[in-house]
Amino acid sequence: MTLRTIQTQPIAGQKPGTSGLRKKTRVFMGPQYLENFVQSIFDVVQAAGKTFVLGGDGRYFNDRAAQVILRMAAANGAARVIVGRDAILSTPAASHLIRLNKTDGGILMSASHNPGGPDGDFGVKFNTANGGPAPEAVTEAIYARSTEIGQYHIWEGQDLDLSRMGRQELGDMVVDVVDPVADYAALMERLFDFPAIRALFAGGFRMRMDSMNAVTGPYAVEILENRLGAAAGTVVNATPLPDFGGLHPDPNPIWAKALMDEMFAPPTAAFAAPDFGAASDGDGDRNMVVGRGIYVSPSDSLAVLAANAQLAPAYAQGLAGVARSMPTSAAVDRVAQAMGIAHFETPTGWKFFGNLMDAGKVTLCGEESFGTGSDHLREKDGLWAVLLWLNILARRGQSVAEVMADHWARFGRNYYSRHDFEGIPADRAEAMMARLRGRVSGLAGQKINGLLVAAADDFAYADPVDGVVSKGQGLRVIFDDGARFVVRLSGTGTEGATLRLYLERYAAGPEGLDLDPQMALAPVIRAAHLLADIAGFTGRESPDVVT
Ligand code: VG1
Ligand code: CO
Repeated sequence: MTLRTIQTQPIAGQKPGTSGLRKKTRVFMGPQYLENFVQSIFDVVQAAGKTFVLGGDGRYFNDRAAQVILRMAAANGAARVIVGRDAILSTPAASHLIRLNKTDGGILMSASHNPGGPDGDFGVKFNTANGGPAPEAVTEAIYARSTEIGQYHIWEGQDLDLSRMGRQELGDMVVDVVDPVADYAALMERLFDFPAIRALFAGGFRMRMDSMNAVTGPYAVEILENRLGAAAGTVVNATPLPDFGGLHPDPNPIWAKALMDEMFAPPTAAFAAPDFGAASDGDGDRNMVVGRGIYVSPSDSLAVLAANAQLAPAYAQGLAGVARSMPTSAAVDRVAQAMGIAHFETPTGWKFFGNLMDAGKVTLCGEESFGTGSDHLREKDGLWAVLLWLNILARRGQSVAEVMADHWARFGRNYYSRHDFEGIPADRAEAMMARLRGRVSGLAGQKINGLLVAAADDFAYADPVDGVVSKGQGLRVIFDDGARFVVRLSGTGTEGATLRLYLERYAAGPEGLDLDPQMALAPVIRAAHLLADIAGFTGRESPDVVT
């Protein structure tokens, strides 16, 4: 083995987005691309003497990237790296290991819900010692470093055998290969009422879990089938594959269509849909939950979890507070108000929840993008949400449809939808945003499509803990009845721009609680198109993905 310092030059565009650096896999595989970014991380966090966690979602290039990162960590003087067997860790499991072992942070290899494979996407994200995604100040410093980098350090030698559990050495660094599932499963067992869930399954309750050939398969089989007694075969697409078997591992009604079809299939003499369905994404931090014949929107899921969390042992003492990203519906705010606890509204991206959780201000957090989690770790956590739902269903003895009907009857319903317009030329998208940004400040008091604007702005957030201000986090237009829409550009895509249009409208009930969301939102959708001129700028009348 030889320690080498290699001369390199900055590569443009290594700027982390909403969740780490995401690029086409072939870009990441290009000369010195991964090396430059990883060296930039190690330079910023001062790797010498530190301990890190390393793992990824198993997508194509995960295994190669892990070997490079380990050899660079050793060459940069890191003391120890804890790595999941075969370099696999779900994002929440990695967050847990960072905290459990009191390490200095971790490197997560994933492009989350983006497709994988040589023509798909790859990503690298740095998480800090609290287990959460690095805050903006850190990602900005990493980016700045990448623009001036001149060399990187790496051991050259044989690959480590990462299929072998236990301790190995790489130069002066220790590498501990650990079971990716064990510690995470133990944590879940502490948080939830496993006996109640076990009894539920023993009583004939049937579930379908679609792991979409991505990372949660082994976790879900161990927890749901082995520990909780769900029928063998409950988890489908349970083997993580480098290309996710061609699936798009994004748990929403479009990409998890097979699950939706099963959950909505009409009963016959020989078939009844399962009682409960769920899916998770590439790296296991997202979840979709579905009841028999009923889809639960992520914003509603967050509200239901908040309203019922006390049924789980970990939350029996109540919640300190809740937080949601700004585009997420206000359904959870209503729950917080009823419970007399604080609620916070943050920019998009899990990194903004970290300070609130570290300061003990919030227990539960969520985003409309199929992400929910709690202070048990510092990432959103797909299987955690599935288990909390199971815990609630077991303790309430109700179906998903009954839980939702009760919830809406009590709190009213925040009709909600997100429309995504994908692959738009970046300059068109920017031009549309610039025009709208210039107009929002003068909108209050005007009528759009007959709806009176009460307030409109470009969302800025001052972190209540450290006071750091994040600007330009989405344009929002709020009408006098509380309906609203939000427009922002995605920060996770790798091709062109993705325009996200978020739509919300509240119905207090008792009438009008069971409309089709697109129908209920039609006037708001129309207003958004009129004001933003989406068709004029993008040439697109209708969205690619509706969730
Ligand atoms: C999207 C979601 C955001 C989420 C982020 C990372 O970001 O909207 O809510 O936190 O993905 O999720 P954007 O910038 O594309 O809207 V994951 O599961 O991809 O780490
Ligand atoms: Co994800």
